[in-house]
Amino acid sequence: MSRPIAASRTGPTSSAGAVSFSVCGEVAEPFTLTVAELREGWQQHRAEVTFDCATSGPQHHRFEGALLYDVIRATKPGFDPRRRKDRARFLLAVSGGDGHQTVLSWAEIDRDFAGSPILLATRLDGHGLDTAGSQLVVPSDRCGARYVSAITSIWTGACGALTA
Ligand SMILES: Nc1nc2c(c(=O)[nH]1)N[C@H]1C(S)=C(S)[C@@H](COP(=O)(O)O)O[C@H]1N2
Ligand SMILES: [Mo]
Repeated sequence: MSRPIAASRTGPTSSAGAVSFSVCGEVAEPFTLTVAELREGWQQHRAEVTFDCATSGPQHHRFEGALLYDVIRATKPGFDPRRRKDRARFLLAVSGGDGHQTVLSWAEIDRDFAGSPILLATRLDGHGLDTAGSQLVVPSDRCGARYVSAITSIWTGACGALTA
């Protein structure tokens, strides 16, 4: 895992037209990233995926990007990293620019649990997502609903509010 090269930018959009997104929540070190910073600051992984869309049928894409796990770990989530039960309380909420949202659990991306190689994409079918924004890539999903595009924020926090 590497650290972001430049994490000082704030606001949803930079002046150069490259969109940025916030990585925030119950974390010690929240930051804002452009897609270029996501590409340069973290090891890039590839995923060739097929998912089904309810309205447009099967979609096939090649993505490149950073592991969601690596990026969120860099924010230092507010759990004890040595305690599996503490980590398993955490959720991630990913929001797109049009208001589309999805939720993941920390255990989906943690290697002691499901360890799914979920990506924050920097390229789609060979084209940079610098102006479109990053897209969530969930290779294990059969349908495309969690492939949130034009990401504006990723919130990480505990599910404490769910206790009855
Ligand atoms: N921001 C945003 N992302 C989104 C959606 C959306 O409505 N808004 N729809 C999802 C659905 S239902 C599908 S099937 C895929 C479609 O991805 P594609 O257009 O790259 O094939 O995007 C997903 N990501
Ligand atoms: Mo879809």
